[in-house]
Amino acid sequence: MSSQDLNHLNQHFAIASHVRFIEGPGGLVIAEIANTEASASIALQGAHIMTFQPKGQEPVIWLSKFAKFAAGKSIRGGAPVCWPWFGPHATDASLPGHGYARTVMWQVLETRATADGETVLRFGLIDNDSTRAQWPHASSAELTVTVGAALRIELATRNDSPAGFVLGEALHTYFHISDVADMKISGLDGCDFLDKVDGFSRKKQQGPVSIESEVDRVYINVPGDCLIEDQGFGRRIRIASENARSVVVWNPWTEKADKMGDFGPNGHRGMVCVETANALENVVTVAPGETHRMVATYSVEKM
Ligand code: TA6
Repeated sequence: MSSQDLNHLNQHFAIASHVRFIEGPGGLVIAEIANTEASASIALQGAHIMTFQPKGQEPVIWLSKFAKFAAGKSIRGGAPVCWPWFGPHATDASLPGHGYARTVMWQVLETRATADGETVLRFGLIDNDSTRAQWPHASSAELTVTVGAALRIELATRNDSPAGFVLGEALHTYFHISDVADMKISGLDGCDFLDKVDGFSRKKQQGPVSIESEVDRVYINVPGDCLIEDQGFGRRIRIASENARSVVVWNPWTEKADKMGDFGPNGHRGMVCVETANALENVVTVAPGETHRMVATYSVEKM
């Protein structure tokens, strides 16, 4: 990373008492946010929110202590942007799982401080021959992140092509929990889900979700907010969404986490993914000229 890029970023987008840009692990450029409400950090690669911690709270987002930071490699933890497809590509297995957005560079388009003391950052995905070869639709993606006592993430997809296209997307967020045994997830009762651990069989959720083994589920047509109820930390994390009908719940459990190699010993016990998404039968068709905006907002409540 040449110093000019950092100098340029800080000259044009740094805001005192809000945001500055630094070179982080693996040479990744990081937006470091610290305001009166919270702190956060976002890698320009993938517009990848790595950390979020409201003042006086435990971190809300989990980042593996064994995450690998390198150009083109997804970071284990944080809030990876899965776009423009979720999971394996529908027809080409050689393409990256969860799309390419999380491993390519995004550019800073705007930073601003709000009257309420929040920090807003807007990023744009940088297209190139490689991305266009994977996604042959004239389109653009922007991520707008608002860091305050709550964290608001808006993923906007604009269709600049003359034909509609089908979009799969997820904010694949890893949440920091006290321990997986002391946590349950409410808001999914009665929802259908595809159970990826059981051959994508279709099932119906009974009551809250507890995790005692590998869980990998895509909940369909979810009506409202989800809550991570964490007895250990005595808090609830509210996951509110707009224009998203799927929720993915994932914990790899011991064997798969060990195989992945970047969770660390028992790292899976301190995290759970609750992903705001439009996936599988909930994928969306974006019409020509339309901008589709999926939003997730994370806030903390005392139990
Ligand atoms: O969202 C859950 C999931 O699709 C799991 O099946 C697992 O593959 C996870 O995403 C992590 O994927 P990654 O490519 O980040 O290792």
